[in-house]
Amino acid sequence: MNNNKPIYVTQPHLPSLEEYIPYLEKIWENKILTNNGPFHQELEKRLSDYLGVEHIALFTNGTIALITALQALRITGEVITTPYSFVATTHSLLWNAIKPVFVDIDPNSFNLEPNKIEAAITPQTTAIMSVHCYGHPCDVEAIQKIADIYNLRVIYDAAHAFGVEDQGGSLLRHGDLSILSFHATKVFNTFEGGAIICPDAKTKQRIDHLKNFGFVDEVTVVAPGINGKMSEINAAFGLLQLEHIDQALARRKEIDAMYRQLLKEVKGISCVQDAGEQIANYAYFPILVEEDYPISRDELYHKLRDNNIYTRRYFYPLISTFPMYRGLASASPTNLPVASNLSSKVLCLPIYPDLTDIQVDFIAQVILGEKK
Ligand code: T4K
Repeated sequence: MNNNKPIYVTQPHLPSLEEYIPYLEKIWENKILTNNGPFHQELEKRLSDYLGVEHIALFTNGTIALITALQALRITGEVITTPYSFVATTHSLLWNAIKPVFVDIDPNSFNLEPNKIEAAITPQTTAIMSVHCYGHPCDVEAIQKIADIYNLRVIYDAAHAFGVEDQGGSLLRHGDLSILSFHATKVFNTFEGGAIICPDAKTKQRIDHLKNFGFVDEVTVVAPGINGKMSEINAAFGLLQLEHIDQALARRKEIDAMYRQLLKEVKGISCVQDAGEQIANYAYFPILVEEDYPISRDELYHKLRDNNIYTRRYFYPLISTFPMYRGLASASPTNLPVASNLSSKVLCLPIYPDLTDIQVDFIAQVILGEKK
């Protein structure tokens, strides 16, 4: 294969433009562009049906959803969290003047290691913010057990976990709140977008107030809320995406299986396994480049780039190494040996519905050393 076209780590799966036009015509017709419009309401309903959750509040993006979730639960003081995520997870704490306390991760799931949480709890700890990294479930039972003992709230950053299910159903039902991202790079996208999943109507009402400046009605403002509302353009696109989501997930599954087959004999490359999910979403395809692979992780990253393949090192560098966090005692690499090690080895390979078998094969050939 002559690879002239760049292959990125992901690419949004877009329905045909013709399918989107009728939605736009509707918006032009009724002139409702935002503020809980008809498409917004319909998408909340359709998503809660599709995901099998009770209540869902749409947002402009996952980051504002995270920030608002912390406010909805009135979280203060210190929050236990993972260094192995996208910066938005921890930034949402700083935006609320909360101190992050980093705890190391489990080497298999890449998620918070429950056995290390207790030692990090202080009288100031009010919550645990964990991430279902790559859409692989956290040890939700162990985390809830600790939270119950110490009376802590649990927020799951489920930005990667759209559609993932464990034995009991949607992964999003765990904890006090879960957050989704519908960014362009995610399994399900609304260009930009996000959501909070919550267990009861009262909490959803508070979240709905918080995402609309704190307005309850024309003359009542109950909190210093933000503008986190999803627009009708984004909500309409989400409704259209939902029609294609099963097909998109099925193609991701095929690509995942292809990579595993093609890379299974490569010495020094291991494909990250799922974490016991019943239904996976194949959001990412992380591999670990070990010492016995002929070149380093970064050399492989550059070699792939030389072949026009743009992989990403999600998540390197660790959040705990960034200037706003590295001064924290919990950010010390000695506190985070597993996360530091995995972060130096990981590489996420391209995976998205429009990736062809030929492209997957080509990527594998470069890793196998069959291409320069
Ligand atoms: N929590 C977690 C655990 C998260 O992973 C994220 C977001 C959040 C919270 C926050 O949710 P949001 O506020 O974003 O809703 C990307 C995304 O920007 C970010 O949403 C995502 N996590 C993170 C893991 O990845 P970058 O800096 O890698 O994006 P970028 O622009 O380099 O895109 C990667 C590749 O995707 C590009 O090389 C090409 C392709 N691409 C990208 C975009 C934006 C497209 O083909 N089309 C596009 O429109 O962060």
